[in-house]
Amino acid sequence: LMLENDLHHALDNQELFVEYQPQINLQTGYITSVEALVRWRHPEKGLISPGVFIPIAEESGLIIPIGQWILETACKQVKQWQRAGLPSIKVAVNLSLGQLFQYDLVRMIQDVLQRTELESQYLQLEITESMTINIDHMTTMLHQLKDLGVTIAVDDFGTGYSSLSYLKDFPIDCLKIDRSFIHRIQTDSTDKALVDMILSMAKHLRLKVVAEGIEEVEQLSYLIASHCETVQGYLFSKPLLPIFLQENYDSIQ
Ligand code: G
Ligand code: G
Ligand code: MN
Ligand code: NA
Repeated sequence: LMLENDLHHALDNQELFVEYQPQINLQTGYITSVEALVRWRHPEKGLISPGVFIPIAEESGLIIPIGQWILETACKQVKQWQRAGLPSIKVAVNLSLGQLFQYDLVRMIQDVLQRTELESQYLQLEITESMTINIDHMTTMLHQLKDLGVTIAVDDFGTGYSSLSYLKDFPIDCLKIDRSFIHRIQTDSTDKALVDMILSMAKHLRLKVVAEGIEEVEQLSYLIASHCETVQGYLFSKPLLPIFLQENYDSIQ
């Protein structure tokens, strides 16, 4: 409750900021996109994880203004890199459940794209399987979002219990293989089989794939051999402040 109170002021007091974690295309070695990840620097408690404050934001309704701020900050940043003459990359922004039920979500995103002048093809929205509470609503929302020209990724793929049949109904572009599968890819034959299965399924459904949480060279080798398209993880880079990402821009295509 104390935190919720503080979170009310976090936006006004400029305590929130966004870091960007590179996603690397394994064929080219270039950074093709970044995932925007919000952070909260609390004046007394220090850094607070989004794993802690996003649920508070959800419960209190603060997710609406905070979600919009994250989206706008991320779009503005990517446009700024473009304007600086750096190669264009996509930015992936996490949506949360409360936002999916925001009545003017599509309009809000359209407005943000217009204000920031970011072309919609450079924005990817991440949803999770656990948000699939109402299939009809999700299907409608995702089609409206796709009509804006943005792309949709399923985050933490494989960890939810929802039926795979939604892959038929939802206009999805990308699956992000959850890092728990990648973590044990070398040691657990079930996790290995599941990663193989997701890669194969994505290929047949013509979906892009991002393997998350790559920390070890062995994991990378396996994913290269399995023709995984894109990876994200500490082996390449932790989430970075824009200034530090910019310094490594020579590896961006
Ligand atoms: O960055 P970190 O590993 O601390 O993130 C913890 C959790 O918070 C993850 O589940 C991540 O998806 C979520 N998260 C991080 N940034 C955002 C954001 O900008 N919006 C939403 N909705 N969730 C986020
Ligand atoms: O739930 P989501 O996939 O959005 O969470 C993304 C979070 O995962 C990032 O905020 C980041 O802090 C964390 N993350 C990114 N790469 C790695 C990694 O290689 N290992 C671990 N343990 N966490 C990672
Ligand atoms: Mn994510
Ligand atoms: Na994930």
